[in-house]
Amino acid sequence: MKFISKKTGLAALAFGIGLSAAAAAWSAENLDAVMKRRGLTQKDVLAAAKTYVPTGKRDEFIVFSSGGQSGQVIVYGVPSMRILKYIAVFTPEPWQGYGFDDESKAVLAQGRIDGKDILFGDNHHPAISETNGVYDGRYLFINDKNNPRLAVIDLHDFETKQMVVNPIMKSEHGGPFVTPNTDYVLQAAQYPAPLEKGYVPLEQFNEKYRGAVTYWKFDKKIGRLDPSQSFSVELPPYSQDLSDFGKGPSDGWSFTNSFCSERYVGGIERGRPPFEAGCSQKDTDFFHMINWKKAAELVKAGKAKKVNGHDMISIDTAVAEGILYLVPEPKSPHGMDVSPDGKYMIVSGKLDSHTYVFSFEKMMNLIKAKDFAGKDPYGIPILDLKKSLHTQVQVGLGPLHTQYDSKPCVVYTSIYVDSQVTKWDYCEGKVLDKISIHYNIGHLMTMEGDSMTPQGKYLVSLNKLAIDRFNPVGPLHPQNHQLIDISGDKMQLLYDMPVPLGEPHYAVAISADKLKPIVRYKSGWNSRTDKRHAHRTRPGKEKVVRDGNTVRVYGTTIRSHITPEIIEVNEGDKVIIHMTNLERAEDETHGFAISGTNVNLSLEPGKTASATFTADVPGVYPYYCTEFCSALHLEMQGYLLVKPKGYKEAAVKATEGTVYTKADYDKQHKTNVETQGVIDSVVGYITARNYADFPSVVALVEDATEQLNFAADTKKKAEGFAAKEDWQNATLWAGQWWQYQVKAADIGLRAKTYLDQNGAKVIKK
Ligand code: CUK
Ligand code: CUA
Repeated sequence: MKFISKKTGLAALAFGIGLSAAAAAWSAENLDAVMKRRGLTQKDVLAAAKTYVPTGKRDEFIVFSSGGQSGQVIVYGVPSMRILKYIAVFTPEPWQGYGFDDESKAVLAQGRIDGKDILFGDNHHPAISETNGVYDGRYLFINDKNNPRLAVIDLHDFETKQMVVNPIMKSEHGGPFVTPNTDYVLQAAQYPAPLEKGYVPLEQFNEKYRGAVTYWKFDKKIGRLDPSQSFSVELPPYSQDLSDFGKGPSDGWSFTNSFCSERYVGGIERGRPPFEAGCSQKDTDFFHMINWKKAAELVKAGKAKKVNGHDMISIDTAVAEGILYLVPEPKSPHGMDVSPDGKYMIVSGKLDSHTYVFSFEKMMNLIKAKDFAGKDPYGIPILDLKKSLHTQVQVGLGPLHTQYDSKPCVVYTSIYVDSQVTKWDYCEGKVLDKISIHYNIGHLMTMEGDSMTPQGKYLVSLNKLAIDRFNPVGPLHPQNHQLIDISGDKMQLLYDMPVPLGEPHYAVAISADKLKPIVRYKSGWNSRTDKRHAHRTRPGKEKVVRDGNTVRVYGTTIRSHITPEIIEVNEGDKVIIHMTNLERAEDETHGFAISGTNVNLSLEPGKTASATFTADVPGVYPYYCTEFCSALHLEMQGYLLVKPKGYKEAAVKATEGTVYTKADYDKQHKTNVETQGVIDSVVGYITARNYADFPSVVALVEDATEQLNFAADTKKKAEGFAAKEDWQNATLWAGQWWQYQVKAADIGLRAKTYLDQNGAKVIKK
């Protein structure tokens, strides 16, 4: 049975080279009528016009949002708020084959803790790599709060490449943040714990429990973190929180908040008041100022000690060398956001209605003059709060995070308790505007708003609660990301987007034109190591190799068949399958799934991915392509046969399902010759135009040429069998020849349509 009948297939091809269909008849209904029918106001329509991205058009900004407890990253466009992708990071995700092929399992294995698989991550903060303080669109980093891990995503293919586990922390939160040239990526601890492995009673909290900040060295050339060049600075057992790197005048320093500087240990069951009471007693907490450039030099000079094999500068060394200071900050602080010019650090306290703007210059002057207000119990000098402040502004109840506008001095702060965004001026210290959001905002994000060159235009409010905003879907509600227009004096709410995947904390947005992702891999590519795959297979070189009890399959996929189509193994064999997708065409991904094996590969054009399993249960296991890649996608199938131990081949002769005659062959041959005529006219149409000026058409033409070469090969086979009057093989190979023709024609028509729609010119007649 064929998906496209030969007749209609041909008709479609013929239609393709004729005139395109008349424009669809639009309904006569006008805008006023639609507004009336749907109950829309002028304001609604204006908001819709500001967010609507017409079919076929693209967004101006791309957002990378944390996926919260899903352990993934959500990619969406602004202003349309259309979700484009979920990037698998800490959690298996079958569509991308993540955790289902050997290559990505190796990435997940990097995230093991004490030998255990950790297949969940609590993602909080994405960060885009920077060059000279400007987003460069090359890499994305994301953290896991629950397990102290960091992951690296390469934005050339939007895949997770690396995961590192913090060697001294048990949990983390403040991170990742990058230096202006992405030399280091910062990760700050959250809940204090012993830095060495092993048990230490809570009674020794003050003496043995510690916090820390880790500076991971990033090798931009290879796009990987280098643990051997990374180091930490030991910190007191205050719960470190959000952080930021200095830039411009403050480059070389980093800033890390902390809460619970009371060092309170709860224990409700022991009759002690809870953590929340003991951690909110003092009027101020501390942020840590660390001279990380000098810390890196100290490590090189051998002044670090090894903890779990990792370089760490102790508090004592940090104090003696003058690289660590504390600054009082508003109670239970959260955000720490350095201004684009690097002169100010804005901090909000969740239990204070003010945001505090600290002056880097003032703090440095205090340090230079050794003008300290005191020392903490660990001997760290404390700066005077008032002397460090530039200004203090009352913004609302429960301020959290701050982002910068492209307009000088303008910032936006999320107000959790009041469910508002406050727009204010941090130079003059005055509130400019407020807008209500729905509900309980956490982070907010402006376009490139944490870089040295914020782009303004839009703000996304990442709300914790959606409550009544969407159609109900049970007690677990989606999150609500609200898009706000910040181009004018007054903020305007434009759109509500439900986020149905975990609780995002932070997101970053980059100008879409800075991203240049590839559409295909170099043939036979291991995308996780970004090298040619050791077990790639070239067309025609497919094979099955047995070595003792190990069977290695070197296979390929291309529309619409998998080679090999039959894999025979014995019970107990270890089976290793390497599949290479031979496609070059954009978006021609094949999947490869085998019944009952937990194998699903995603084979993007050029990719090689592998599956390893033990064939422990004898039986028949169909495998197939899981992406609807072509008309004969359903026929992209095969069988894994696992023969029982000691199985004796029986002398059974296979019978053909259908027997073909000369008449069948002649009919197929005639169809193929006619089809070739149609293809020739499409080829003529394309080559008569300046198609070489359109890179995506050039790619299509290459792909079509490849299919036509396959068609020529199978044509020879069919005609060879016909010469021997083997009508069975002749007819079947003629059918395959036609399949290749159909694929070539399909690609050719796509190219033709593209040329028509993009104003190609006739260059020859
Ligand atoms: S955190 Cu959740 S709202 Cu992890 Cu940056 Cu502030
Ligand atoms: Cu390949 Cu479906």
